[in-house]
Amino acid sequence: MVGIVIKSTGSWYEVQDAETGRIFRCRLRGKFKLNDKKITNPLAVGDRVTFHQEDQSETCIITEIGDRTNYIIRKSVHKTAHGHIVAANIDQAMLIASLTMPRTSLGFIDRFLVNAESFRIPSVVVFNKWDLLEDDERAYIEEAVGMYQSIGYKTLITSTVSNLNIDAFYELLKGKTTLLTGHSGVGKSTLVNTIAPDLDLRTDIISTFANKGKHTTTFAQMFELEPDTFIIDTPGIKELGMIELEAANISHYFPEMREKLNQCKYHNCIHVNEPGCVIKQAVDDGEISISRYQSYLSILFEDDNRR
Ligand SMILES: Nc1nc2c(ncn2[C@@H]2O[C@H](COP(=O)(O)OP(=O)(O)OP(=O)(O)O)[C@@H](O)[C@H]2O)c(=O)[nH]1
Ligand SMILES: [Mg+2]
Ligand SMILES: [Zn+2]
Repeated sequence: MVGIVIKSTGSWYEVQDAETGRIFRCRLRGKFKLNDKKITNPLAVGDRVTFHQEDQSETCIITEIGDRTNYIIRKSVHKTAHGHIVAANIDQAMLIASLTMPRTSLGFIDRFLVNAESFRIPSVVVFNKWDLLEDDERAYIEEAVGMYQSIGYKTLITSTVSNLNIDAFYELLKGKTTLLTGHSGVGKSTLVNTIAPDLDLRTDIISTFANKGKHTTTFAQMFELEPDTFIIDTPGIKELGMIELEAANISHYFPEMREKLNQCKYHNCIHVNEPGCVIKQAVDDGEISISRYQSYLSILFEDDNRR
């Protein structure tokens, strides 16, 4: 049989049979586990696999992993030199952000966008919990939305409480496989429940003590909303844990910088102190947003060796 991994707990996988839609509990044949030593998980949600039922058993064995069209990797929280595949074969990555309860910073949003760019995966930013915002906070979000749209990113403002833009949210997902990510408590599972109440995903109030989520979703899981429309709900993340990028490549992952790159005086310009740098000039001219440039510097200098 062939199917898609729809849930992974690390040792067990749920695989949906492509033909019948039936879900099987599977494990991976041992020899795959040693394939790539830099990756902690050999198989991720979204992987296409070949599998068969074990003799006289309820469970199945996965014997083959299909080629991936793409994947998204984060640094493993347990082993820092290692990467963890979050999902494979996705059409887009969607960050759910909120200005409050909990707060998502622009720096975090930019890291998400850079990470998605580095894997060549289209991305979308959704600002949820609009109902909680005061006028000045709404103005701030509208400005951020305008800025991200001006550099080519799809964005949306939503509220599951006032049902704002829930139809538009669904429209963004239609016909695609979408990875949902964001801090714990921003409303990922609630948004999914709003458009697909039958799924009835577990959600939880955020703790009033720290305005943080409680990590209600604990495993990445894929759901079919309709034929050809899939979403992957994931556990909330604290930090993005980007895999290391070459200094010279980082600006390639900022679309507003990418279009100017060959105009700097020095071909190996990293846009910090070099004379004749068109990127710094564009920041001074207000053409490139200061917050984006700050995010660029922060990613560039995050690796201690580069300081
Ligand atoms: N005011 C308001 N609350 C919301 C909105 N969307 C979700 N919430 C609430 O935020 C809390 C957290 O929502 P969840 O859907 O569990 O958040 P999550 O992103 O899935 O969190 P994890 O699974 O922990 O990563 C719940 O109490 C939701 O009811 C919204 O638009 N406005
Ligand atoms: Mg959740
Ligand atoms: Zn430059």
